Amino acid sequence: MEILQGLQKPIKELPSKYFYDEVGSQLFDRITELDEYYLTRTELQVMQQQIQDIAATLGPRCMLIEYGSGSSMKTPQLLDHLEQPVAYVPIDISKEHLLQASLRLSQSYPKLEILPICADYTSNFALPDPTQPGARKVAYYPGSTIGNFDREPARNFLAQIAHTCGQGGGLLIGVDLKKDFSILHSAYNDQAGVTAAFNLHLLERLNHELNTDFQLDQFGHYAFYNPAESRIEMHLVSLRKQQVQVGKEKIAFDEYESIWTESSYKYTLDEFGQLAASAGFKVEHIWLDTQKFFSIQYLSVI
Ligand code: AVJ
Repeated sequence: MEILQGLQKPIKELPSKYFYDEVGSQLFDRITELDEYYLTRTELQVMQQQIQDIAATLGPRCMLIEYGSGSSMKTPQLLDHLEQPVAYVPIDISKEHLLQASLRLSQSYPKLEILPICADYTSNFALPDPTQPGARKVAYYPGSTIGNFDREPARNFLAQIAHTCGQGGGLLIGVDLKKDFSILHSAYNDQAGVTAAFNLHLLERLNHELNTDFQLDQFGHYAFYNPAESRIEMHLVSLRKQQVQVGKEKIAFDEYESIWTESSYKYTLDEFGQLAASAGFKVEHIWLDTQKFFSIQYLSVI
């Protein structure tokens, strides 16, 4: 499977989507509250300050499709300001979170049709037809999670969203921007060590769910900004030569050999505009904070 395959590569890697079990999601929530982690609070600020303009840009009677909706924490703000949204389609891999969020939202928005899809949002899921015809399909992908994708997969994923939303549709997306290296570095190397715990928890999860025998104190969190590749790279570095049992296989680690656990790409507005264009989108609108740390963008399907 994916885990073993990743660990058998010459440069070992584990997919970052595995961070988010119950404990991992809680650790991530703590990350979003850290002083050093400017992303979440900045995105929230921009949303709050620009919500009228954002809602006007999305227009009346849209069908809102949220990719990786989780607990739909950011959704009410948008729903509260949209003009007569016809349907909300949350997509998430976690059935529990999806159904809980759908139930909660159906109570707050009794007139809104909620059509949850339990799926990996990068897969080819089928979009349900709303009872009322909407004016346009708008995808919502906040949080700069697009940063987790390498260039090609990012383009393919955006192209898939463009295809799903179709002519007249669009994508409201949060995109983290390039900035001073030291600010980027601190965001993934917080003083309190929450990001380190988040990273190391991946091994704890494997130990529990796959019966592997990773020794957590024999791996170290290592994250840095790679300017040539425009990305934060997060690694777990083996602190000594060791072997780990993964199913029937023994995986050998050299001293200081790493497992690459996450990339978090950072863009300039131009670079993201080019990526969007190559996926069939036109950048219609960009909303920024005063420091230009983070952008919320509305892309329309070409
Ligand atoms: C949720 C993917 C946007 O890349 O900043 C935070 C995940 N990893 N700290 C990010 C994360 C380490 C986060 N995203």
